[in-house]
Amino acid sequence: MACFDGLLLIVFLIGANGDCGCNKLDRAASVVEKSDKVCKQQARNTNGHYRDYYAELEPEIEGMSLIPGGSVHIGTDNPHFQADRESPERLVKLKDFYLDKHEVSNTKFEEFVSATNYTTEAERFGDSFLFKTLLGAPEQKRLENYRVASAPWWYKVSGVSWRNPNGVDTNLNGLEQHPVVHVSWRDAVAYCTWAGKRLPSEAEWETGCRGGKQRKLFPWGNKLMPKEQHWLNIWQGDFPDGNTADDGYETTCPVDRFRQNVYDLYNMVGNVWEWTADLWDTNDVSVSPNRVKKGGSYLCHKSYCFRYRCAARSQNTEDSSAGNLGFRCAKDA
Ligand SMILES: [Ca+2]
Ligand SMILES: [Ca+2]
Repeated sequence: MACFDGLLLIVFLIGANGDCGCNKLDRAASVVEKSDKVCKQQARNTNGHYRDYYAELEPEIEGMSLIPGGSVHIGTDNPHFQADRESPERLVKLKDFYLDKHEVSNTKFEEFVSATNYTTEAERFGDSFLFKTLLGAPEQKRLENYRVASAPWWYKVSGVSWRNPNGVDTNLNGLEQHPVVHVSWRDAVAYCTWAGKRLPSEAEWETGCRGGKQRKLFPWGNKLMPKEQHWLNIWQGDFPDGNTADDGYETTCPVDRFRQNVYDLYNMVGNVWEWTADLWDTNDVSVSPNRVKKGGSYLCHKSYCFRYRCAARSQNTEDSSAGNLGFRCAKDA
């Protein structure tokens, strides 16, 4: 079992390896809402010109968009992280499918838990990973030996789960429409199954992300900030010590804030990473193999984790959980 027990000390070694360390959160090894109003306004302004056809369609399945399949390109021949195997670009064939417009929110996950009495893996393990800015200085000192070796801004904190996503003394008040976090791949599968859905494959997720465009970095095109406005929730400033939250959010953003393409999909890139159904290595037969996650998170900055691109990918073991990792579901058409 790829899990830590509560007494295991994690060897602390700083290794600036060009990523945010989000893929190191394997178990083997007070939200600052700066301006919800501003974020909402930005989302309306920046994405307004996409409110043409898809947004006017009456969805056949509430909260989901029908994504056209066919022969679609995924991946890239211009990889930013060769080790992530973003390349080569390849052609895949997909059937049409439905994809949730939004990341699964705390409200939705609460409905699932209330109906099933489901207990997440973080609750069973008794801990999950928190980013350092959510811990006060005394807590950081107390937990300094519980940091991730190659990404020391991640702390394994006892008692943290989806119910108190920003620390043991926090709760979900005000976060009802924020994405559920601290959920493992297995938790995500359990939710989607309960909802009569499934996790998207990586190819499906990426096809949704691309919004019918070919060879673009982001769901809307190649420019990060068209019209000098924010289109996603990532990190502005210096990572990991100076998040200016110019996009309106220091941590998660409501799931319905940043509409990113003509498929009427929100927060595909940014906000929280999203689990996909795919194995990272199809030959991995371990008890808790790595699964592909997509889209980057509010902790991503170009200098350190330029993974808020459709082609970008990373992985975690399927029992892992963290404060910047969530999911959305898909369904056969
Ligand atoms: Ca942000
Ligand atoms: Ca996302």
